Order: sequence, then structure tokens, then C-alpha cells
Amino acid sequence: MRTFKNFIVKATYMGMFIIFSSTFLFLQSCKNDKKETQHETVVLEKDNVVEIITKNMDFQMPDTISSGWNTFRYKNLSSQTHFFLLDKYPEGKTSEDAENLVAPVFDSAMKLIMDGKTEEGYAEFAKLPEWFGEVVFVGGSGLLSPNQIGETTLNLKPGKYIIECYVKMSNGVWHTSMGMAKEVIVSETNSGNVEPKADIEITISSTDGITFNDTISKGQHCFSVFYKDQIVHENFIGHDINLAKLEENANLDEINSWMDWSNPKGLIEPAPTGVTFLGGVNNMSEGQKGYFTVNLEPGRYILISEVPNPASKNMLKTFVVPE
Ligand SMILES: [Cu+2]
Repeated sequence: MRTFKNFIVKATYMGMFIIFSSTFLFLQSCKNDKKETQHETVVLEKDNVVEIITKNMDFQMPDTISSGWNTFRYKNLSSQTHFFLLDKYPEGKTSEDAENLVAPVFDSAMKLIMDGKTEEGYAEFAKLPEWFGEVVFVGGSGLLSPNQIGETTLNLKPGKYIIECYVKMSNGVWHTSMGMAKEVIVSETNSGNVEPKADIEITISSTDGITFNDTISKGQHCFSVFYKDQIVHENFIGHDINLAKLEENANLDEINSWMDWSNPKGLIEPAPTGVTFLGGVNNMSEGQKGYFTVNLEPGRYILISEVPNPASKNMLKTFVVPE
């Protein structure tokens, strides 16, 4: 097992597969309005938010978006839990390469893992093309429950990306294989948006886990997420930040084990009971920063990373928003 892991870590860096989506625009998140002139003559344009809609294993969004700071408003209008993650592909590699060379490997690996053949499943990853190790994860939303809207702000360089969601259906099939993978072009044209200002700062690292000031009032907040480092965890992917509201019946142990795709019962429908995922900032490289905006009602919340056993890594933190 260890050998397989090391091999894959070397061969692939991390990550999963592929998928894409579409978008629109909106605005209003962490105040990343367009730069204003001295006399505020610039009219706020409706196009400084990129809207992404999922209705049924899809990403409805524009094929091309501007570079620089972009706020993504992700509307989950489906009955399943999703997220979006942007993968920057190496020069010359396309969505077809992803579809033909990467997706089948993840499909066969997951079939074996679901059948209880964990080692054989992991061994499948040796079949990934060598260039897969050069895929860079540049962020995205955290997990988002049905009928939720998540807002995440990222700074993107021009290039070719794939937007994907690799949550699993109840039968273990990846959402990527059901249509949640799509190519997105980030153009040379800069959005002109400025970096948001956060009122709550989160830092995540492999050494300290999730750190933040947990005295949080109700109402609208802009969280920043700073990736102090990034590593390849046991399931070959990096850490990230997901925010969720917890009801009385939420079970932290259940949530903790669900956050691992390599667990046959993890990252799969149905999502844990009593948990409403509200988004966050997906997998980024060391030194990068992303933002997400939420309106917090009084109640109990969790910040958690999508890695195996996040509690053991200080990547499961709860906090209470008072009345
Ligand atoms: Cu999904």
C-alpha cells in the first residue's frame, strides 16, 4: 500500500479527475467590486460575478471567463451535494486527454475500491499519464448542499482549465463521469476586480491544521483562506476548507469519516445527516489565498477539510454563532 501511495504521489502529485462547467456573472461577495475611479463614475457591472449552476450533474456557465480576481456564485439546484474545483492542465493537454486518459483510470480504481479491493484500486493510478502530475489545482468552492448558493473568489491566470466535481453517486460512480467535468478558458483579459477584504482569516497547513479566530457574529462574513502549505494526503489530494451548518442530529464522527473519497462510504450520496454544506475554498497550492462569503445565522458550524480523518490533522473545527 505504501508503495502504491508513494508511486502515485510521485507520478501524479495529487488530484482526481476531470470535469468542467459553465458560468455567468454576478457580484457582491467579498466586495471585490471593480476598481473605481476617483469620482466613482464606474458603474458596477453585472458581469463581475461568474455564475455557475448545477441542475443535474452539469456545470452551466460561460466557456470563457476573464483572468484576475473572479467571484463565482455557485448555485446548486440539484438534489445532490457538489463542489467545483478548477484544475489547470499542462500546455497542450485538453479535456479530451482528460476524458480518454485520466477519467477511465479513476473510474476503474473506484470500482475496485467499492468492491473492497483497495490495494488493487490504488494500483490503478499507476496508469495515469505522466503529465497528470503537472496538473495544478487552483481552488474552487467547498462542498455545497442542495439548494444552497456558495460564493468563492479566486485569482486566475490565463490558460486552459477543467472544472470538476468528484463527489460520488450512491453507487460509487464519480460525478465527473456523469458530466461534471468541463473545459473553461481563462482569457488574457483581466476582470479588473480587486482582491476582496476579509473580516475572518483562516489559515490551513499540514502542520497546524485549520486556524482562525472562532469568535464569529451572525450575519454576512467574508472569509479568507490562506494555504500556508499544501501536501498530498493519503488519498492523493491536498487539503481544503469546507464550511457547514450543523443541526442537533449531526454526528461529528460520521462527518469526519465521510470527508474521504477513498473510503467506499465517503464523499458519496447520501451526505451525512444534519449537515448543510455552505461552500468554502477548494484545494490550492502553497502560498495561495482564496475567499468565500456566507451569511451566518445563529447556530453551530464546522470548518472541515476533505482529507482522510481530518480530526486527527486538526482540520475539523466547530464554532458557535450566538444570537
Ligand atoms: Cu458533484
